[in-house]
Amino acid sequence: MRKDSAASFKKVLSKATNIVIITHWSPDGDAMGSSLGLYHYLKLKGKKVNVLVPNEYPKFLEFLPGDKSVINHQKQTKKAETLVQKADVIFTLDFNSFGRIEELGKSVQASKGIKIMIDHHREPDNYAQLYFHDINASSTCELVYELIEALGDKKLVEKKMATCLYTGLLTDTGSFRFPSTTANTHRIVSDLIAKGADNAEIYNTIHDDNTVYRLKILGYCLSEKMNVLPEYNASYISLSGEEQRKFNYQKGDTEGVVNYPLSIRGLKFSAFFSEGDGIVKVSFRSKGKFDVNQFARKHFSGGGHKNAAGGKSDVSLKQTIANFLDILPLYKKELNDSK
Ligand SMILES: [Mn+2]
Repeated sequence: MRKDSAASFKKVLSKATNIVIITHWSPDGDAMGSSLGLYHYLKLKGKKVNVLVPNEYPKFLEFLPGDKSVINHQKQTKKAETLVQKADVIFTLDFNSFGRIEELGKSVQASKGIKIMIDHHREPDNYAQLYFHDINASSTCELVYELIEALGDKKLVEKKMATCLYTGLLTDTGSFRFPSTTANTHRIVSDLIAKGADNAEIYNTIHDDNTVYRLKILGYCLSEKMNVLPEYNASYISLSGEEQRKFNYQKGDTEGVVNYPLSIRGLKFSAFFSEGDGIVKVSFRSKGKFDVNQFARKHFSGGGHKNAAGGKSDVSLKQTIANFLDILPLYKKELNDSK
């Protein structure tokens, strides 16, 4: 954990005019919620602020207040690059290595702006000048709220900010059921609801937004593509580009599919492989002690959290699965021992 003092944040922020907030590739609820929550806060403090995303995010997050102002680096490359170049301060939220922002990483690295990391993923790089990093935080939204509190500005939190921050807390904790959810998480959630976050409406907006195709892909993955490996307490699902086209696949449609096998009694490790953008994207989830962050880092050029991580593979889908099945025996004991 490294949380720099409120005084050092105040010093940097008091001198900053142009601020840029950047979050990770394929932004999720926590990425967008924390970025836009911080955006509203800094605007209230009188700053010029822009939120940049490396690529697009799922439609169900477009309800977030401030959504219209978000700049997509893939679509507005020049504008994004100029903002990074001119920024006095660059906040990097919900990631901790430039690899997670792809092309944008180079320009952020080259920018003279002071870099600030707010994040809860493991093994952070040391590119920033200021840190608000804690792997025990449930979400980056939790950390943004704590930072606002530390700066003595809790009273400034209003409905828009509360809605954004609540969203990330909700999604990153799996609706407050993951072990990362603490008494502090619920204290913050309580504050956010009191400030106007409409918990029931936010939940429905995020979760009851399926398309027919999305449900059909889920059904197909579970009934036709789920391979359970009892000897490893593991399961994997794969989806080829052709299968995606058959189901009129839209970005985000397989979000969360990897979680379902973990609800099988005794299962501790779930993997999901899908073709896309010329690589195979890999997601891992685990229960208990089995560390998928280590697994993803070691074998699939990725990382994340102990129980949720992602990665990629440059070989074919078939070969990726073969590799995965070759690696599994190395973890047989661990997958059978871990509680
Ligand atoms: Mn997060």
